Amino acid sequence: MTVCFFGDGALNQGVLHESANLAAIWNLPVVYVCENNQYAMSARADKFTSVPDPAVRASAYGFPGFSCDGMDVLAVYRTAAAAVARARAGNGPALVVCITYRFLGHHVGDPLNYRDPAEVDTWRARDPVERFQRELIGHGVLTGEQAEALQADVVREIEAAVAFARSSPEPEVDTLMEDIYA
Ligand SMILES: Cc1ncc(C[n+]2csc(CCOP(=O)(O)OP(=O)(O)O)c2C)c(N)n1
Ligand SMILES: [Mg+2]
Repeated sequence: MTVCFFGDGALNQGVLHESANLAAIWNLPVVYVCENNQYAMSARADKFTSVPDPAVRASAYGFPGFSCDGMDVLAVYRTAAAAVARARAGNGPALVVCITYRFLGHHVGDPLNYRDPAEVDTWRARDPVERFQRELIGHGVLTGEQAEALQADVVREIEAAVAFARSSPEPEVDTLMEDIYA
C-alpha cells in the first residue's frame, strides 16, 4: 500500500481531486494523509479552504475521511492503522486529516507577521512530542532519565548527520533528478 503525505496548502490543487477520484475508481490501497497545520505559507486555512474539516471531502470520492488530533501520537496511530487496515483488506483509499499546528514559519526568513504569537503559545502547550513523553512516563513505560537519554541520543544523531553533510562534497548537477518519480 502507499501513503501520500501533503500539507493543507495542497488541499485545493486540482491534482488531488483527479488522483482521489482515480484511486477510488481503481480501488487503490492508498492512504492520503493531510498534515493540516492550518497555514500554507502565510495564508490561514480558513481563508483558502471552503470547509472547516477537509476530511468531509472524501465522501465526494466514495471513500472515508477521518480527522484526528494530530497533536496526539496515539490518536494518529489509531486513525492511520484503521485506514491502512482497510486499504490492505482491499477496501480502497481513505483520507486521514491530522489537525496540527505549524510552530515555525514556512521558511527560515518567514517574518511571521500574519499571526498572533499567543496563538502559537496555545498550540505549543500541546506539543505532541512533550505530550507523548509525559504519557509514556505517566504509564511507567519510560523513566524521566530514559527520556533525557533518548533526547541526547537524538541530538547527537542529528549533529552527526549535519557534520556529515557539511563535510561531504557538493552533489554533481546531473544527480538532480535522481530518486524523483514522475
Ligand atoms: C505545484 C505547486 N504549486 C504551488 C506552489 C507554491 N507553494 C509553495 S509552498 C505553498 C504552500 C504550502 O502549504 P503547506 O503544504 O500547508 O506548507 P506549510 O506552509 O504548512 O509548510 C505553495 C502554494 C508549489 N511549490 N508547487
Ligand atoms: Mg500547512
